[in-house]
Amino acid sequence: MTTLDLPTATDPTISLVSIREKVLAGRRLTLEDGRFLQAAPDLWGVCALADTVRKRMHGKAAFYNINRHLNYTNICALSCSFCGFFRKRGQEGAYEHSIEDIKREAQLALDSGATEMHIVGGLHPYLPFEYYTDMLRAIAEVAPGLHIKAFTAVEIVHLAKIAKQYKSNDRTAGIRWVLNQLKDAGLGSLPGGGAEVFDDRVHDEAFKGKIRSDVWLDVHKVAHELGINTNATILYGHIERPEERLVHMDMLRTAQDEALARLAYAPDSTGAITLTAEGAQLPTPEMIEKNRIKGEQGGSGGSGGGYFQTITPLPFIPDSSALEHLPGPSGIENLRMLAIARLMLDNFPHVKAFWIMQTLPLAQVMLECGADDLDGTVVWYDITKVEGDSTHQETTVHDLTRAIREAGFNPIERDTLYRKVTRHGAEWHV
Ligand code: V47
Repeated sequence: MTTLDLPTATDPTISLVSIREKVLAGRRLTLEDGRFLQAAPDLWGVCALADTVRKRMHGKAAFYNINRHLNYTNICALSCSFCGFFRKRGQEGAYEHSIEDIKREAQLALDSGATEMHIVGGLHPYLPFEYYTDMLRAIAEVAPGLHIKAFTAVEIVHLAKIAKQYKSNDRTAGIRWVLNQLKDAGLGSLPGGGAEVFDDRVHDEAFKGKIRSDVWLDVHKVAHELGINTNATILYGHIERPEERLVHMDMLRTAQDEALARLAYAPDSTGAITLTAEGAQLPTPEMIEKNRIKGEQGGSGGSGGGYFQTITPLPFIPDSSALEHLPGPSGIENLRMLAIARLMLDNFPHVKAFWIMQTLPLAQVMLECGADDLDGTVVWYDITKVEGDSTHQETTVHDLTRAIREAGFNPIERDTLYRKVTRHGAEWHV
C-alpha cells in the first residue's frame, strides 16, 4: 500500500458529522465508518474525534513508565521480510544472552527504579524450555518487585513446541501449559507483539511460518482466562491494504468484547462493549483482582480477569529488512492510523504511541490524536532503530514528562497494569 492508495467509503450517508454523532453517543463504529476515516481529507477532524474519546476516558492524564526492554536473542528460526532484527546462528551479529547477562540487566533495572522489564526475542531453535523459566526466576530473585512483561504469542507457541506440549488438535492445552509454567516462574503479563496484520495474504507474503491470527488470538484468550493481562499491536505501512487494517482492528475488538464479558461487563443490544461511552467504567485493577480470585476459586460470574490493556500501532520501519525498498508510513499516516485505532477500538482502555518507533516529537503530537501512553524509558531496543546505529535508545523521565507537559497533559507514572506509581526517594509503590 502507498499513502495514495486510499479506500473510498461507499456509503454516501457517512460523514465526519455522522461519525461524530456516533462517537458522542458511545456507539460502535462500523468498518464502513473506518473506511471513511481512512480516506477523509480532514485529518485534523479525525484526530479531534479521537481526542474526544481519549479525553472522555483519561481526561488530561498521559501515562509513561520507567522500564527496560530486553531482547534476549536475535537468533530466529523465521525470516520475516519486514524484520531487520533476526540473524541466523553463526551469522555476524547473532547473539543470545546468558541468564547471568539477564540477571545483570535486572539489577540495572532495579537500580534505575524501573517497575517493568519488557522481554522479547527471536524464535531460538536450540535454547531449551528451562532457559525461559530460569530467566524469569533469575529476574524475580534479583528484583522481586519488577513486573515481567514477556514473550509475544509467537514465542509462547514456540515454547509449547520446544517443550513438546503443542498438539495441533488441541493447541490451547499446550498454550495453557506454557503460560501456567511461566506464570509460576514470575511472568506478569504478555506484550502485544507478533500480531502483525491478521490476514492470510499478508501473512504468506511477509511473515510466512509465523502463527496466524487464530493462534495469536488463542494465546491471548488463554492468557486472559488465566488472569494474565495482555497488549495488542498492529504492524502497518508495508504490504497490507487499508481494509486489512480495519479487519485486524475488528478482530481485536471482538476478542476484547469476549474478555470483558468474562469480567462481567454488560454488552449493549448489538453485543458491543464500548468503554468510550458516557459513564463507561474502565476495568480497574481492583476489578481484575476480584475476578482473578473468583476465577481461581472457580466461582460463577468470572473465569479469570485478564483483558487487553493497550493497542500499540507499530509503523513499519524499513531499514535493514527485506522490504527496505518500501518507504514506510509517513508522519501524517502515523497520526491517522493512531487516531483510527482509538476510534475503532472503543473497548481498549489505552492507546500507546511507542516513541521508539514513532519518535518522541511525533508521539507528543499523538497525545492530541488519541494516544494516552508513550511507553517508557526503554534504554536498549534492538528490534528497530529510527535514528543512529546504536541500539542504546533511552529517554529520561525528565524528557518524557517534559514532552507530555508541553503537549498540555499531566504526566502520570504508571506500572504495567496502569496503576499510578508513587515514589519516595528510591522506594516506589502503587
Ligand atoms: O513483534 C518487527 C514489530 C514488534 C519491525 O505490548 C517491527 O506494550 C516496525 O510488540 N518495523 C515488537 N515494527 C514490538 C512490540 C511492542 C513495542 C512496544 C510496546 C509493546 C507493548 C509491544 O515489533 C514485533 C513486530 O510486530 N516489528 N520489525 C519493523 N521493521
